[in-house]
Amino acid sequence: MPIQMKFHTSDFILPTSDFSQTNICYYYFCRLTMMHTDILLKAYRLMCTARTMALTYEANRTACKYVHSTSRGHEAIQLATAFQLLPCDFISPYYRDESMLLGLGFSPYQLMLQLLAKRDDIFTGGREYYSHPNYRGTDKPTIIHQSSATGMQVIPTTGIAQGLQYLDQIQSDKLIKGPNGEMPVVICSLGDASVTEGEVSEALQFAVLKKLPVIYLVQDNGWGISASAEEVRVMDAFDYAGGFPGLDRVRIDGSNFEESFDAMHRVVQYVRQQRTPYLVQAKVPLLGHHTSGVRKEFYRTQQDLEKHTVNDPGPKLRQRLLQMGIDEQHILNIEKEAEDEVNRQFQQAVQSPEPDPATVSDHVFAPTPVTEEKGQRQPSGNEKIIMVDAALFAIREIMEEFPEALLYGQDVGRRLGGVFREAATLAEKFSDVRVFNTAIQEAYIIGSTVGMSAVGVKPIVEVQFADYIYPGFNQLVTELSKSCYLSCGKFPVQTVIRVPIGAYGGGGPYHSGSVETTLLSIKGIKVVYPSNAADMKGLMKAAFLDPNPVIMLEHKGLYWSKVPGTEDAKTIEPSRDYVLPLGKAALVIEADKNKIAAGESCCIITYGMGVYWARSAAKNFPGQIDIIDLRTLYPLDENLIFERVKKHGKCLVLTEEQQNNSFAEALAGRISRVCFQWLDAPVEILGALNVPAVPMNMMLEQAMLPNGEKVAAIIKHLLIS
Ligand SMILES: Cc1ncc(C[n+]2csc(CCOP(=O)(O)OP(=O)(O)O)c2C)c(N)n1
Repeated sequence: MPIQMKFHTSDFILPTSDFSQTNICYYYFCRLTMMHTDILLKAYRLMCTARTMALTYEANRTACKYVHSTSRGHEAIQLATAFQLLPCDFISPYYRDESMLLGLGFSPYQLMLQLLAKRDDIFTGGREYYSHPNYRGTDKPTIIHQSSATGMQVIPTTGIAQGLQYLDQIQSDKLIKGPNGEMPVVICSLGDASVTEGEVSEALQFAVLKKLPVIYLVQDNGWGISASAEEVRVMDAFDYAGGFPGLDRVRIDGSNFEESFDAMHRVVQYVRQQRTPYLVQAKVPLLGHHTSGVRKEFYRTQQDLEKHTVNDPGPKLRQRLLQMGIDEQHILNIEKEAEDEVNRQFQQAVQSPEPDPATVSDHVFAPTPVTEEKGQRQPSGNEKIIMVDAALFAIREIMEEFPEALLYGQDVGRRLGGVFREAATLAEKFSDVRVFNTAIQEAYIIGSTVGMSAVGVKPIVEVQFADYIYPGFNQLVTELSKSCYLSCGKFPVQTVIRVPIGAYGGGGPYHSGSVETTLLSIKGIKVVYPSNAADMKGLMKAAFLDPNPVIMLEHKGLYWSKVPGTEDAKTIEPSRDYVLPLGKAALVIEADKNKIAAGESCCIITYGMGVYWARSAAKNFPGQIDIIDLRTLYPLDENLIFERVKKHGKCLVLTEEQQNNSFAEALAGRISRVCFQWLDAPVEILGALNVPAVPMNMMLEQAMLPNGEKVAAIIKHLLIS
């Protein structure tokens, strides 16, 4: 049952009639004990601290040269929220949540180190903006890495709640509870203008559907930089939440500390126990600049500024303390102490060292435990399997071994088991808790893995077709790829993202596309592209054990070896313990040494379906061709590539993608540079024609894509050059 609250400016917030008499007694008991004067004084001290910090930054704009926002106006709701949390909880603050961080116990000095992008910044080592924390420790709630893309933290943070629910469902000892057995809650904080973003609705939909223990705290100051609420939205977050049955909600005055504390106390307690989502809409004034760069006087009227100033939480709380009989001298002392402390800590932060430029490439990835091929690739007695089964068997074995592994995506759950049957029987075997269908929400499917991974769950997710990865691209770029680097290794995102890809047999323009170049433009993810069953199984295992985000590109035309010429994609099933490290290419056909020595050979560097086009072409040039199957596109086995190209002096980079500006072209450029002295001919490249899509008609499709004959024509030309 949702908590219904009406807020008055009076001392006590009155619960409505659906609050039972017992609860009312409990409520007043809590109110009297919780709202102890000490809490009010602590809140006032931190408000003074935040205010002095904002003034200090303004007074020292040369030193505070990196863009920053302050919490001026939002202090009450932020402190009230922070005060409710236990170290077992999770919170995702947004860039204006500086007071929330003070309330959690971070010192001004710690925050200022990030403001000044200093070496000792505990969050990001000088890599991120002010108030973009991330934290893992036993003394405070966990904070996953915060990006500055507004609203985008809602999916990863909802993923945390999804992960906690899963740990609870499987009774995992990874679920950390409070000292008295309290269940953890998750708070996601955001500004009002972010709520209109599409990804927010994906997260709310999922949270409500699955009944997740997450609180969305919307701080509504009525502005989204210079866009006013009236100008850009038809409803506020509270009204919006009304469209999600099962999302409990409350509107409060976030400038009133007591009201905010009360509301947050009750909401946090409720979610801790009931394990359902809640939305809190807190009305707040905006008293500072949007950021240090976008100044309030650029776009706000004097009248608007005055209207907001009336609700400054600091003076309101000061007035309240005086009303309660607190000696004014005591209040003046607090103000002076806060000021002195901020000044002292600011000087200390200014003097602290800058980061060492030599560390700039640290923490792009967390180290993986899989560094060499292990297990049996072709155990005697095992049968040949098709590639789709290799993926399925790998996942089945992973799920048998790792209770924290789960699989979700569109149609992968019960009934269908994936549109390619690539997850068939898994839900039946492992239950709907571990293998389930999601809505059509690529952003959620990909972005949720950030939160899942942060709590120790190991999600394997699927995007149904490569052509539909784009709605999830934002999460991949904005959140997954940067999390390890910007948290200095504290929050690598461990996930495997399965993506069926590639063209064959008239799949048409929206079920045949290749996306590897686009993926490879993202730094901080790994991209795997197997071309046969044994590689698929060994690489899937390695991808799962890798603590970083790994995309498995799975060619649909190779899944069943139905496309003529792809029979070799079927292989003996490797052993259960077989792993193949990422970043190791394979020499699938090796030219004769004497042909190489005579200068009558060349090397084809390719992957996926390209391996089979190359094999078909190679039949015309017996003993003259090396074929390198890259198997992993990032990390890339440059050693093998350069070594073989130097031997042959001639090479072709072959891809299914449209050729211009492709990964293949970039690789060809790198080969030309590194192997220049050894080359006897320009590096050749063959890709698909540069048209926007793979056309439906099979003759058009064929005309667009490379094939064995097209490859053979280039090889012929290359060998005589
Ligand atoms: C996805 C994205 N688009 C645009 C921006 C630029 N931007 C930064 S803050 C902001 C306004 C956000 O307003 P709101 O969420 O209400 O928070 P407030 O700053 O008012 O506290 C915008 C558009 C961004 N950071 N992220």
